[in-house]
Amino acid sequence: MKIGITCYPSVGGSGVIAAELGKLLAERGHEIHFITSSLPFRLDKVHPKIFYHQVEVNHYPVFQYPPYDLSLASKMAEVIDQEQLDILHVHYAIPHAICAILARDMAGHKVKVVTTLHGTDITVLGIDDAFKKMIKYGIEQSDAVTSVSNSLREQTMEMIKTDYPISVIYNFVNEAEYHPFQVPYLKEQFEIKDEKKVIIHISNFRKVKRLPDVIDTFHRIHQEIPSKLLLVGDGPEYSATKQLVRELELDSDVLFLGKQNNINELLAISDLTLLLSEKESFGLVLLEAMACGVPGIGTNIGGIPEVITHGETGYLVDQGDTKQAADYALEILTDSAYQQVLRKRVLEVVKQKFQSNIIVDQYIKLYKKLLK
Ligand code: GMT
Repeated sequence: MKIGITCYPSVGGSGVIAAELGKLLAERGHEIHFITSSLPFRLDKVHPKIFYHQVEVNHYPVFQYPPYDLSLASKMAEVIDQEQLDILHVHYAIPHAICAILARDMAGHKVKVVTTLHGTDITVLGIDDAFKKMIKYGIEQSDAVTSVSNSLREQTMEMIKTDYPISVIYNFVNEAEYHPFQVPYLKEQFEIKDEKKVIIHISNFRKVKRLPDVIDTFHRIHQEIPSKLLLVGDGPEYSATKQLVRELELDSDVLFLGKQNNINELLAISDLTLLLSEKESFGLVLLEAMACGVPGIGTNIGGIPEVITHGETGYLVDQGDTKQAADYALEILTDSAYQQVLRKRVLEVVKQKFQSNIIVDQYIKLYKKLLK
């Protein structure tokens, strides 16, 4: 098949999934055309079956705002016709599904539009009445819609008031990168003593990620056992988080690492991951950690309970319950035999439920059904 893919190319779970899906589809012989504003950050290697079409935004003086969405739709229509695409798979209903529908109507060649919902368009924009109708339109005019969790599917149906079929296809990880391995000396290079437990939080530092809860949980853990917190990522709450860490005098035990590419290496030296968000349609970072053998503690919200099974592959806590999060963390971190049991269980569940081969098969089946 010839498949076009559009996503937000900057760092973020949806961009990661779109890029990894494209790579795996290309490895299976499909021709992949990325149509994005810049090269998705995970597309770091040349592949003969992967092509990249850049969306150029022109700044005409008469327009107050550059019309990015129209430029994207135009580029999509051009690529559909030039490359004779069978499928245009877009990640996010707004604006990508809308642009794809417009492009499908403009193009001469017949193409099927697949939209994958990742969360923020529904859980944030869906609340805004100004966007609700457009999201509904984007969903109902797509040829097929998928969602990354059951929770997001239900939330979408309820919020947008649609009974349009939405299939759940879980996220996955690229096992070639995310698997258990040793990184000798990395702990030492970060000046983390061997006996110290390493807790990691990875996010885009938006308010919904509740960084103060992560810090408070770590503070409680740190009062009981020698430990370090790795904070990976950057975003609007970065400065406030730094300030909080300073006030709690945790500066030397909380490492702000900013945006990082090789998250797998950091996971290789981690014992536990924390994701205490108030909104999360899936929580891809939890899955990436699990694929490296690192269990997590997450909030009992959105799609997180579909990734972590409470008491079996990690723990779930109510939003804001940092005491409970720290108690569970200590239960894991002070018992190395239990840590090993959890490690085995998380690796097993990744293999059973989130293996890339299984998930890619599900997307291919969906594409083929549309093309019948
Ligand atoms: O979490 C974010 O702010 C980024 C956003 C994105 O576009 O990557 O993440 C969403 O999609 C990810 C991939 O499907 C999910 O793992 C995240 O849970 C989801 N974020 C939210 O729902 C807040």
